[in-house]
Amino acid sequence: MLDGKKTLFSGMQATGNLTLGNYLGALKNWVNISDDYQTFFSVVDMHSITVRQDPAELRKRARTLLTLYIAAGLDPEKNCIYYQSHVTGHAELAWILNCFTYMGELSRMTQFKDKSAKHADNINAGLFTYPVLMAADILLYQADVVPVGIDQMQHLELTRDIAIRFNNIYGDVFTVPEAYIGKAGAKIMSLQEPSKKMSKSDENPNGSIYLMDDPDTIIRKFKRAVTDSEACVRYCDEQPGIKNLIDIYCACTGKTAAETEKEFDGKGYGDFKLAVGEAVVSVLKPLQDRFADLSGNKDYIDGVIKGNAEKAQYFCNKTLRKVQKKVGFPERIR
Ligand code: ATP
Ligand code: LTN
Repeated sequence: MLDGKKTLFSGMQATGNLTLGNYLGALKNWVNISDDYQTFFSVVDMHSITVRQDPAELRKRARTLLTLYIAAGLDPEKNCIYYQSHVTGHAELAWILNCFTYMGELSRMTQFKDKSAKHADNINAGLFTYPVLMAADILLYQADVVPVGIDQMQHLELTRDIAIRFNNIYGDVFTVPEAYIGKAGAKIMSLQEPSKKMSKSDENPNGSIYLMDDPDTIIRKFKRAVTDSEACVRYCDEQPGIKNLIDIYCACTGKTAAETEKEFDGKGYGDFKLAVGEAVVSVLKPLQDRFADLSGNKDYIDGVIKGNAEKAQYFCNKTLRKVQKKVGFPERIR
């Protein structure tokens, strides 16, 4: 508890261009609940190198992502927005937690299985211990709440298990965090293959809406979205394409699925797809405008990067020193 508020931590990888799934499943929720917490939002660039990256591209994407956090509505005066690689505590705690995590637990992680299948030529140890670094991110700040999309639940469960295991040995060192999954948009599916989640690393650009897509592209992608054969706007598992579009529409407009079914009763897929596209454009346009303004202000963004990394390091050092003492590292001589 800092300043009478509970603590919230979340992060995103700087790999690929952010999609509507990232926005509706994570970023939008961050903005909605950030006022109620002491918050830390990290650009987790150390996680990104678990798959091979082009260095110049990674640097550029990391800065874009950090700027997008601000453009989406997170005020960096109130929210600690920083690069993971600028705060040394993440790697230091990750090493310690590696010694409290079992191989069997890490082998069960579906993200590891998926990514190692996809990058069969580079199944590195970092990819395997990725969830331990994620646990370190969260536990360093004694986070109470971690807003993520449903796909990250398994990693969060592991984080809780590691925290409980450590606390059982050494006393109450870590806060055991809870996941926060938003009501709408927790899992947005690909527009081309509604059985797969919309993902920034998808090879087919028509399956994803990117946050920087212009209005015409957005409308075009929704027009082309794969739908089903019932020809009516009904929210059910038998129509995964339409269900996904209803989810997107509800997340963008605040309407419920029942209200949406009623609104489009008797209308065809064409009208509905256009309405979904327009709802998405009206959510993304202001974000894109703010992003353009912020990107032009280099000094401001540099100031945020420097100041917030120092703030994050200060908070995480408190936990780190405590953990180092608990496990038996010698005291520092001052
Ligand atoms: P990659 O394709 O590179 O694995 P990704 O698009 O799956 O990336 P992440 O960086 O893993 O995105 O996720 C960032 C955040 O966005 C996480 O909280 C994750 O749960 C959320 N998220 C990602 N994809 C979706 C989606 N399709 N629907 C809802 N939330 C999502
Ligand atoms: N693994 C997450 C990104 C991530 C994260 C975190 C999310 C790294 N560290 C800490 C929440 C809290 C992902 O792939 N989306």
